[in-house]
Amino acid sequence: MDFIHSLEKQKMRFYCSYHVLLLFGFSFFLPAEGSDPWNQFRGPNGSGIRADASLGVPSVDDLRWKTPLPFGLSCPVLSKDKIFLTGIENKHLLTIALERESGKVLWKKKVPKTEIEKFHPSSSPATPTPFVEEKRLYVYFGSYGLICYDHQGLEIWKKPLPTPRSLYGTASSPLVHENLLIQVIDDDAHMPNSQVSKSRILALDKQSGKILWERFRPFHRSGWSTPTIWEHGRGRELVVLGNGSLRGYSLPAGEEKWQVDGFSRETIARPMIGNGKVYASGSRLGGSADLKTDPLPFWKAVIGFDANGDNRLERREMTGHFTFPFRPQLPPGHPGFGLPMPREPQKKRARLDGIFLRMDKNRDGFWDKDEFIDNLTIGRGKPLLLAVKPGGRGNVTQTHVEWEFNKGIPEVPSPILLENFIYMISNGGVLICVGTDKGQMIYRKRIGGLGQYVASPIVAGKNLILVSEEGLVSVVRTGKDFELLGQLQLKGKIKVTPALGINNLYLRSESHLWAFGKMSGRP
Ligand SMILES: [Ca+2]
Ligand SMILES: [Ca+2]
Repeated sequence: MDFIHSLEKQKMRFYCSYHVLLLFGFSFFLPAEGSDPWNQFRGPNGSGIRADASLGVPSVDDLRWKTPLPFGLSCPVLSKDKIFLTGIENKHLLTIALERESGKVLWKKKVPKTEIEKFHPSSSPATPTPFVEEKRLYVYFGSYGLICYDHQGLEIWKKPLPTPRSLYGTASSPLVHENLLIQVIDDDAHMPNSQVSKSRILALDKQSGKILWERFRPFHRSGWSTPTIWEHGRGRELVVLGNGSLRGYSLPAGEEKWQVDGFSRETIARPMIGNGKVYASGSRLGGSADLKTDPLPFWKAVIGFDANGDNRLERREMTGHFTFPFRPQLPPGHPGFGLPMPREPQKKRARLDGIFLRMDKNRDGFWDKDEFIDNLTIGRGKPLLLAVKPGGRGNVTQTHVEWEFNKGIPEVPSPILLENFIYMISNGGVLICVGTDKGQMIYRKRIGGLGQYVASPIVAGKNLILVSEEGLVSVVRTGKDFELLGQLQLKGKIKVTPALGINNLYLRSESHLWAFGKMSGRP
């Protein structure tokens, strides 16, 4: 009897702790009311992964609604029942809220009147993605600064900030950590009376907008990467990828702890966390994806301007859309083709003179093929994906980098890490899978989608979703064996990383937000 009684008691204890576990488990994993885990650029902690999503290959029949939107490149982010993003309309910067169920625009809030920042035609003045909490959201515009709203669009506070100077315009998104709202503002402008940059990280009290600390980054110039929070056995760090190096800062204090060098001038991708490590990537300027750059396409792009057909280029042949090519695969005149040119004719002439002299090493008044190819350098740094172990101090490039990989590094899309594999999508639709234990190539496949890939890949459950700029949506099964599950060609240009609900895919094109419902295709 006693025995049975004690068994019953044990069983009770088991059930109780089981229930307590369930309760705690659920309150830990389920978002609080009003919130959704896809609350920031690339979803939960920037991972790009929604493990609870069950989405297969979308088809046109799965389209639930389609809502016209002002222009902008910020990503849609979610609360339980709303979608938030930013845009620009009639020269007004806007924060916009839509209803998830219907796609109806609930409100648009204008940013106080401000001068719009200079931005490259491939970007926009509404590129940073909002960060959403249970009751509030935070938006950053390089042209204005930071603003906090509640979910009804009521402004809680605003913090105007000087506009940084940036090669392409601002892109780094705000990030909340406990009571801190963190914004990286890397800048091409110098500090007063100095040759070092004004670049800095700002941490604000998210309740009031008051600045709690700022950490200067004097050796970084403009960058476009959003930082990531890295929790490991030895604490929490803010990992910031900037041009030249990746740096770790303690949280919540923001002390600089370590750096890894070797990155190029262009750093765009968000660092990834997993397997106890941080992974970061950057291509070389112009999107050069591999260590050895083939100089021939650059020469071919240049000699296309050879008007008199002598297979040499003179200064007076540098006409029309001529500029120094960065991405020779693009047509001249495309905004990404080469070095941006000043509009003012006098300044433009001076810049062309400078470009010409730099490559005419023997000063004979011509560029010829050998001279051009010998002198072609494509920025410093190298195309790089690397894994960093925790616990380092100071410059840990030699001590804490576990491996590096230098092939097929995308220019704009962030890679994505799921379990033991990293997936990267490059221009021309080349998908590379890298193993995280040694940094080894697992496969390299062409999935189609000609042209650029700008949107970052995401994972719904175990399915990798890739979207090309030309609107080709591809779904690939994750794992060591490549399997393309299906594709859908949409009519619209897509440069924005999609958002994932449990049963929904939200895609922002140049002109619309599209919502796809539970997909009827293969799982
Ligand atoms: Ca010529
Ligand atoms: Ca020459």
